[in-house]
Amino acid sequence: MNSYKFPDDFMWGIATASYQIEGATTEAGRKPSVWDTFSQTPGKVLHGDTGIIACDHYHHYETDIQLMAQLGVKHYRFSIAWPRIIPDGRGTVNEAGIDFYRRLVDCLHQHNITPHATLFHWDSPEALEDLYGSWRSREMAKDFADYVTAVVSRLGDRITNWMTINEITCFTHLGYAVNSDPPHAPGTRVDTNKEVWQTSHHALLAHGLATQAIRAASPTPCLISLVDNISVTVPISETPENIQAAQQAFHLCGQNGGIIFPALTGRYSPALLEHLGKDAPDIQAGDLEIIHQPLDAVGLNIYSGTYVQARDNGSYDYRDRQPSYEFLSFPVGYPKMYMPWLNIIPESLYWGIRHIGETLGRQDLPLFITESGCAAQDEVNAQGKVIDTDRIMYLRQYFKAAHRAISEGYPLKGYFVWSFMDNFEWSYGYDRRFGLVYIDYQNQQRLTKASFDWYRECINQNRVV
Ligand code: IFM
Repeated sequence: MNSYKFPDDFMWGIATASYQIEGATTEAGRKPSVWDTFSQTPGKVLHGDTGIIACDHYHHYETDIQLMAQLGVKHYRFSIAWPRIIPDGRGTVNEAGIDFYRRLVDCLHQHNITPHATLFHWDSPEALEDLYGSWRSREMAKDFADYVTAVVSRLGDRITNWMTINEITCFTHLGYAVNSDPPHAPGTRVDTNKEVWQTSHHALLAHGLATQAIRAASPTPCLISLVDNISVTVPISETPENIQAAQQAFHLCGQNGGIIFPALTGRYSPALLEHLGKDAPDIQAGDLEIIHQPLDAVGLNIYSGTYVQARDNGSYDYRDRQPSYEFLSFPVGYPKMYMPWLNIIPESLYWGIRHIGETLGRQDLPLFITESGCAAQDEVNAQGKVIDTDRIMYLRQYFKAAHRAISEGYPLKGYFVWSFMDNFEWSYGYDRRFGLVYIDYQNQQRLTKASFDWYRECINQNRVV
């Protein structure tokens, strides 16, 4: 019998991000982020929702941390808001902003919960958008590194797990898209695909400079990772041909070839550069060395994937106009959770992990699932409970896929469920709930869902229950 038992030192956790939960957007010296501007622009976010109050975690963090302790997690991934720390993006450090995170982290330690801090989860200072167009400028990488130095030199005595940047694709490729309305802040439409790729190149530079800055500023030994939402190619069946097809397709799926490839291998995927042609970003001498910093781990945010199958056209060569694989579209009626892109593909989690080792050749890197979870149409029933069996079904399958990866020897060390509580889901506002804890946005009441109890039992027994 497979009891889906996890290793004794497996790290169970939960994740959130600053703009999605904190609220208090004008408190203690914080100035606007691009998400404040974007969400307050009519038509950008569903129902006109903004992060002005969100879950008011800024004022409720002690209650929230007590709930985390009740859940039994020992690891909490949250993010630090750049505009709380350096409200103008560059220049003076706002010590009151630092103090908030100091209080938060001290409270976590009091509850024996280890903090894992993401230094950037999309809420960049609006001042830098106004000054030079945020990620359109190389300046952004330098300013980010200075902000990181300010944070790590002040909080590095209490935080030793740092994550530089979350999901580069989302705030670059989705924030500046050429032909579609960008659903993400800053929502500036640039003229060419090359300019879009230039924004993600600048974000990679920011990651590299930030990694150097953390190592230089940390008063104690620390662990550093990048968090990426790789686009996972999944073989339709696990035959050698389809597995090879999934590995080849991984280069051109989403932005993999231009984000996770340079970050972990020191070069853009040749297949991608060939594919982009004149749209490839300008890469200055020394950039790839900066981007390809030694890391202690990689964080993968995996929710879904893309099925791939082999084409019967002989051996693979990326210069072929006909690749030896094909991406499969989803049939109408494919099961999904409550987001248009959230097709249920538990094995994407396993294949994402495997691609880092096999396709990118980084078997050496410890891995974390830094986000995985789902939105569901949660309702409070007549007994005042949220019985989200759909979320439990989803997580149970993904946990089993994680277990498979570990049992086959892949170095998965921990799993952070997204999300601890319902929150501001970007352009979907408060309409989509990802939490294990239900938030009543009228009165800021917290209500644990059935999935909270289920996850607590998994943690308690250290297996999938
Ligand atoms: O809510 C987001 C999070 O901020 C980044 N990763 C995906 C989540 C669900 O869409």
